[in-house]
Amino acid sequence: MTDPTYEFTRAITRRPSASITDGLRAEDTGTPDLDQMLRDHAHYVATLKKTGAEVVELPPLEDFPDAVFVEDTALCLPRGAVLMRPGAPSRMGEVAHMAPALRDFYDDVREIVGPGHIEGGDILVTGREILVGRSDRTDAAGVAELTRIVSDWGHNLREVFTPPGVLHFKTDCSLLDGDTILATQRLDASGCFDGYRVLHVADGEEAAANSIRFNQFVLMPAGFPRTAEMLDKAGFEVVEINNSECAKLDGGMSCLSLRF
Ligand code: CIR
Repeated sequence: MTDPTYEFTRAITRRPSASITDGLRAEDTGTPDLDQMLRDHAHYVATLKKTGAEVVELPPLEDFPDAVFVEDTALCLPRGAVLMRPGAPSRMGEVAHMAPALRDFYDDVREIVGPGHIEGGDILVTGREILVGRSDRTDAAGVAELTRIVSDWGHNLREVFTPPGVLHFKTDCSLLDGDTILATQRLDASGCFDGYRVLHVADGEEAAANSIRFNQFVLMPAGFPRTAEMLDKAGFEVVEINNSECAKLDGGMSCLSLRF
């Protein structure tokens, strides 16, 4: 399998809508401020563009408060894209709004038809395999259906488990290069990354694990100085993006784009 993680030429994002105040959250830590979120989102998009990648900016969807978190609606691979079937009922309708954008770029767009559920936030594509974490949003049937689809394109898929109380698998990890993963200690302790090089986020900075490596940059939520310094020393060019408003909705750097 070729390494699909190394160089990205495109990303798809969606601007936040005013309805973001109704977005899903595990606990209420305050109402997200739309203006601040728009500023942070603009910084995020500008950073992706700075790498030379083309960034598609889809319009807000008022009827879908969580639609800014586009990652959960699809999986983008070198040979095709797969439309997801979110486990959160309020997010199911987002998928149909993502489909046309994917068809602009891919000849082969498949779909998880169910009965299972799967969200993109639970999927980590590494240089050698696709890891999918079962979670409250992603079940065995969803994983099985995705396994059948991606095997047509030559990918190995391995089912793993998102820790209890953690929204998505990638809430706690991200890929830094084909073989290097940034993860929380609690997720790494499950053994799911055996054989990989794993860098741990600093104690107390668990939310820094939801970062993304996009071409020459690692986009990281701001406010986690020890993890930022560790990545800098490891040779990564870190760009810190304010994430205070998305964090109120359990969202972070990976959720805000589809990258391919
Ligand atoms: C949700 O609960 O679905 C949204 N409020 C947050 C989604 C975050 N997405 C992600 O981690 N991939």
